[in-house]
Amino acid sequence: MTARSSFVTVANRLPVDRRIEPDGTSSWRRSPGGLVTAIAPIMQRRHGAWLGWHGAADEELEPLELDGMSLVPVPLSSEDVELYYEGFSNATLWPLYHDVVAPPVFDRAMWDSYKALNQRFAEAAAQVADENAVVWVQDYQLQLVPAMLRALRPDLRIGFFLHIPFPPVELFWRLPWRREIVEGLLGADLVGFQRPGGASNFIRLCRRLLGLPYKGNEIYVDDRTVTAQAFPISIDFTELDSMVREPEIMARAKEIRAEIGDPEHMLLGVDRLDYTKGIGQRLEAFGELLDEGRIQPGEAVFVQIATPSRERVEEYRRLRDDIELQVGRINGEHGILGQAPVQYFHQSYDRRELAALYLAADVMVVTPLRDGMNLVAKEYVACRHDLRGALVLSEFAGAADELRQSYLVNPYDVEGLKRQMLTAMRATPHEVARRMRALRRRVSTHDVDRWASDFLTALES
Ligand code: GDG
Repeated sequence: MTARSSFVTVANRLPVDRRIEPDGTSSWRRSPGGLVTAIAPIMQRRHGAWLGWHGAADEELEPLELDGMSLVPVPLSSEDVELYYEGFSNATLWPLYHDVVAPPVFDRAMWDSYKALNQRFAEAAAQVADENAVVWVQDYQLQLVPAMLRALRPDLRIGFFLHIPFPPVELFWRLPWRREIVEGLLGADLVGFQRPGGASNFIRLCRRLLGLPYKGNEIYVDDRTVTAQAFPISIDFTELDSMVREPEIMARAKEIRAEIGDPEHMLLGVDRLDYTKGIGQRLEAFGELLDEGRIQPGEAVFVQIATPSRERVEEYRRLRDDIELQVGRINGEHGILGQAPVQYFHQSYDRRELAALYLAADVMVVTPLRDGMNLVAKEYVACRHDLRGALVLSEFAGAADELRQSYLVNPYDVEGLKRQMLTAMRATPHEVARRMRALRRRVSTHDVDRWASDFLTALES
């Protein structure tokens, strides 16, 4: 039996990675993510507990202590992974919430599994939470947990944060289980979204679907008030800002440029290989610029890091094939011996290498078709204390609300995308610095600590 905590985080994943030592034994390390960095100090102060899956199927683990937090594993069988995680979460909700850029799968067995797993997480949280504790539930995999948890433990203060977009009513309406999801979320006292648009979509839905009264951002459910509000997530600005000032990272950035042949312009994309990220659109634009002779081979190199993701979901396998075909075509047509205009990597990198890549790139190209926030855009800004580097950013990323001085694009508009990529490449150093200075002001004052404390202040007030 785990000790009870006054502050509990519930997320699909625990913030740890397993590390296999050379002698075959394994240990756990905190994963580098921004969410855990933001929450860890609060967890340590209040001796918090974090509930989540540890990432391997069919394995039960005992709770463990790490950096002053209790980590409570919630086990998943391989069938749970297939139906709840890869199925309902990633093949139904993910595409539905991202403007249906891929067709969502509606499958009753997946839904049943999603419900059962949400119940399992809620019961585990009910066990761990102290009397009147604060419980913070994270993301789309766990939207039923707030109501399930409230039914078990009405004394708790429950917050929920959605990391992905919340869709317009017209799209959400397709979901056969729309009512259950909305009622699930309404179990929270505070429902947080990335953008104000997500909060207002949710409020409209509560009115249209359940006929609930509301005023401003408050929804009235029986005798309770549920607040729906935007809290744009951010990054640990200071960590990256100081990392890229280290001589080793600066040297690595120079070396990267040399390794790709010291082109005049290095363009960079960093994404999980996901169909929402608009990787195909940016490659198409780059390819056409080469076709039309508006950039010369050797003048610009596009480095695309596409981190492996959800490889067992059919749609992701297809996407990988499409992207790799596209890269092959561009390089086949425009490459010269020893020089490929697109340098594509289907690999994961450590954080320091990523920071060096950000520091090396003249133009960062972030073109999602829909994205809750997009932390890559903010990370790039945090790395450019030299005020060099231009950010091309999709209007459909949550980050576009804040990063107004980027080169904003509609990724569906290939001509516009080409124009903005060229404008960013050809901008004067003075113009690039002016924009980057403004972007850095925003990200440095709105970092991930501020996000967490704004959310928790609103939840506890
Ligand atoms: C979801 C929402 C929202 C990527 N490749 C490597 C690597 N990364 C890191 C990046 C960044 C993170 O992964 C990706 O974050 P994004 O925000 O860009 O995208 P999602 O994964 O889709 O995240 C999104 C976010 O949740 C937070 O609320 O912004 O909208 O979709 O931090 O740096 N990190 C390392 N190696 C890699 O190869 N170490």
